[in-house]
Amino acid sequence: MRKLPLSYQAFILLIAFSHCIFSCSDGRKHAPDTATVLKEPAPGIPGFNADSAYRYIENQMAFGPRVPGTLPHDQCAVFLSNTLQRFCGNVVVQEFVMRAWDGTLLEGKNIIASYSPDKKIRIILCAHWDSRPVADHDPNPANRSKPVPGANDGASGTGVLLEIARQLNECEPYVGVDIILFDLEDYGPPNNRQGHRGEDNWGLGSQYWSRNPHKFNYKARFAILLDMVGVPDPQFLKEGFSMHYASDKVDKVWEIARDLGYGDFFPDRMGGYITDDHYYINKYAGIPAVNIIHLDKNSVNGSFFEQWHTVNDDMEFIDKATLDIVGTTVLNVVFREK
Ligand code: AHN
Ligand code: ZN
Repeated sequence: MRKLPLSYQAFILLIAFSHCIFSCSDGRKHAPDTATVLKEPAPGIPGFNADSAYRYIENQMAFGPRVPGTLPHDQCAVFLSNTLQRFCGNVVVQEFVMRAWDGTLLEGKNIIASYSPDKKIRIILCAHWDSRPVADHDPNPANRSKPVPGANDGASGTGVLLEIARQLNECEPYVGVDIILFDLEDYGPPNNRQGHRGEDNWGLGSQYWSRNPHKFNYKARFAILLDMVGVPDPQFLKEGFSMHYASDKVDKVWEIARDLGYGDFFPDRMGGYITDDHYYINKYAGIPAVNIIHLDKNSVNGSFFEQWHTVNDDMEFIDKATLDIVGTTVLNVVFREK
């Protein structure tokens, strides 16, 4: 066998090795049945694995509805903190009590993973992990006192963030990242009781965190909230409060999505105003926060996906292609930040 000149061997080794350092990734090992990959990851940006994110959603769903005050809620909190601890050395569980709209005292847990905690420049990635106690939007009145399974409404954003947590363990971006899984987002008043005590009925966990961040003098450059990010053929319209408080950050995220080939899903169009966790981060923590949320003006319930707050919000309506679009976009935002 002909031997290659030593310098050439060294060159090959260098190429192979530099691939390891610069690709910073376990690669895109997508099974063929998986999400359409529109673009290969840029060098230095890890590839998001939608199969893995999907599994993390299934894992949460397997506990049953994660309704505050129930065993599945307790068990899922343990699963989430254990999973984050596998990928990050700095996980804290912030325990708190908040009063719900109806006077109920609820015990909540915000689960927080801090990557490179000493870095000054930080980005927050967040989602809520609890599920709604009542399916008050269900077309069948008999279902309206049942809990929402919460595959899209809750588990989807959390599943995408667990996969991002796994990637951040492999590959370190320039900025520090805090992944925050908020509790008690979805305990707002039922449909027929809206208007009850105003706007602070939702996002109890994010309200608590925004007034009591997990770290003294905590600061972040901006936050991205993921909510209902598993629907097929999503429309991530530019949500009103995000535009009001953080339009430059919205534009940045939407431009990166377009650059990745996802412009159809991130159109340059305004959606409505949604009282969600990002609202409280903007209002009470003063950190610019952007909501990536599927908004559909033609939907049967006026804004969200068809199964929103019904007993049918289950795995059937989770699309890996959407998880891939969202996860890839968020990873690109994080790794392009300098
Ligand atoms: C309102 O409908 C006012 N807020 C919805 C926030 C939410 C509920 N996100 C998920 N579930
Ligand atoms: Zn909800």
